[in-house]
Amino acid sequence: MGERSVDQASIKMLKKAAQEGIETAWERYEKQQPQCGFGLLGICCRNCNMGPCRIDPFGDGPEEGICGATADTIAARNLLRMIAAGAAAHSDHGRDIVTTLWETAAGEAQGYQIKDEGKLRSLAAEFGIPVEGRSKEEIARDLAREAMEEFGMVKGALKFLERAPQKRREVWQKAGIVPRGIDREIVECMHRTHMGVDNDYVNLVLHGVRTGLSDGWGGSMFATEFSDILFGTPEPVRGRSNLGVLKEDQVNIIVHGHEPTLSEMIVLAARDEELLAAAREKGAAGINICGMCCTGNEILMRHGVPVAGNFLQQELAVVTGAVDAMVVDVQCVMPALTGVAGCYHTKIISTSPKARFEGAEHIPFDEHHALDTARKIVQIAVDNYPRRKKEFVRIPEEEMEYMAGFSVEAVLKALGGSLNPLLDAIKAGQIKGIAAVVGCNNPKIPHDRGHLLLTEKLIKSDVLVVQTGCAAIACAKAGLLLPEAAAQAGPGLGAVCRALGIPPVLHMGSCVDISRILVTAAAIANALGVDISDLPVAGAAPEWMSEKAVSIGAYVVGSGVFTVLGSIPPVLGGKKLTELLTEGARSVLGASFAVETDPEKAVDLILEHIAARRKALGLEG
Ligand code: NFS
Ligand code: SF4
Repeated sequence: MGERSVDQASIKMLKKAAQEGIETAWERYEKQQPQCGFGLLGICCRNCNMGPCRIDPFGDGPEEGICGATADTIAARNLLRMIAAGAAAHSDHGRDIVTTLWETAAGEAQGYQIKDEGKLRSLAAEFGIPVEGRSKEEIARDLAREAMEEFGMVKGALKFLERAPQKRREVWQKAGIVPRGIDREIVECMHRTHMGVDNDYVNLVLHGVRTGLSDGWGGSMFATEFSDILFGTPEPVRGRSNLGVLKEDQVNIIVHGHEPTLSEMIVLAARDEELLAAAREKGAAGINICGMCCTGNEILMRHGVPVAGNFLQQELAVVTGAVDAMVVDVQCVMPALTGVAGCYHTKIISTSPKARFEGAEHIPFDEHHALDTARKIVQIAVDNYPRRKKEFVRIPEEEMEYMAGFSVEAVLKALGGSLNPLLDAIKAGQIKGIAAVVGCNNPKIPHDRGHLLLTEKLIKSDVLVVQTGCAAIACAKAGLLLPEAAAQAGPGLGAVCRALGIPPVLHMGSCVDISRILVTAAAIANALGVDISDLPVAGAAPEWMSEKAVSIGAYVVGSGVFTVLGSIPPVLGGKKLTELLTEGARSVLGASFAVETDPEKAVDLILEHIAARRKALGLEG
């Protein structure tokens, strides 16, 4: 099992699954081999019913679809649809948070409150909403309404774009890719990729970047900022990670998915005295709420709630036999879960009207009765505890402490109130640059290996690493999110971390919180009076799999950050398209993609890029 994961807890559970005849994503991945070459290269099209059409990559067969679409057109259209889906997922999540703030302000949302009034007021000021002498509810209502308009069609451009450096905004203006509304850009993707509309791969890619930007500087940024208002802006917090956080003698509930609206209420409900008493009555010592994937990230950032694992561990968590309920909302939830749960006692509880699963119990969650619903869910888990099949329970002992909670505000605080100590360390070459290592797990790559190899080498080379998503959970499990990990960093970065008491790898949150990384990069660029693309900064998604990651790639490169992908995107069948993404984009956006499946080489690419940017800025070493 060692080639499947580098995580010991996961390897143990993979063995247990094999012994118990449980199939996981890895077996299903093997059954898919060989995967379809047309799909891998991005050159099959099903966009109309004259098709499906496919292009022969070797040049012996058809070179165009029935309508005449070329490989570049088809691959670019497919890419655009991936971006649209990813941006839609992030932004629809953002919309739900905006709606929750609206309802909270109206007193219609049960259990929620405005936790960070300071952030509410500063955001309102940013949006030109009067704050003097007004209640937080009045302000929140106006702010939420303003945000709702950003989803449709704004006059001009998205408000948050003003956070970007002037030079970056000029790049977007010049390329004609200033986003004009979050939903609008996504709809336009669908329009353009309809049969017989946009057939120019360059034009398609440009709109892809615009759509990505509407996610990063729009939908995702709203998700982050409004979550902070409702649930509090994260501050450094400690907790524990990996499957060892499950407790043999407690009711274990895993919250899995993405939206903090649900998980925050479950965390609250689990502290309810009545429910705790009920749990004790069933013979349990307590109620243990653990997170998984980005929902895990949301609650670990704010409460230090234990995180059971990342994307490829969702089935393995059930395989422990100790999970009494897994509560899911939206995104990255494998439909296979209910099948695996059927072999144990675990209840899979779906909660979103947008995401139902065959075989799951559905308990619709809405903001109006959030706390009651959360209590009901916790009660189901409590009632399920005595049904555990003792002979199938095996919780691996691996668990690791982490420090998370590095919002932009928390980073500034750690730096003593201004960016200057960080800028000085970068200028002096103590810190060579900053790399964002983000994204998913993917069975094409040994689980967590890409994240760990990349991160370990980068910090050793004095590159500060910032993370979100499943990448951050991988590093939490490996102990890299602790201040003590400074010992594994190079001498420069190590010294800075020791002086500030921070880890060399900063957990900035869930994937929508990559918006925090954008804000940080923009602030650094603004402080130096340069564009983001001039900074010694790079991005990497070593194990990405989701369409959301494609949207992220689009806005990160679109924001001027060179980005290395560790799993191969389905574009290589379009030669000119590939050239555009890896080379041509540089002249338009000041950044491009690289694809490198070998993590060691990926590190080299990042270090070379950082060295080149340092030189161009006139910085030493
Ligand atoms: Ni991001 Fe989070 Fe994980 Fe990938 Fe899925 S949980 S939003 S998409 S798999 S990092
Ligand atoms: Fe084939 Fe063109 Fe229809 Fe796509 S849009 S399925 S390439 S005919």
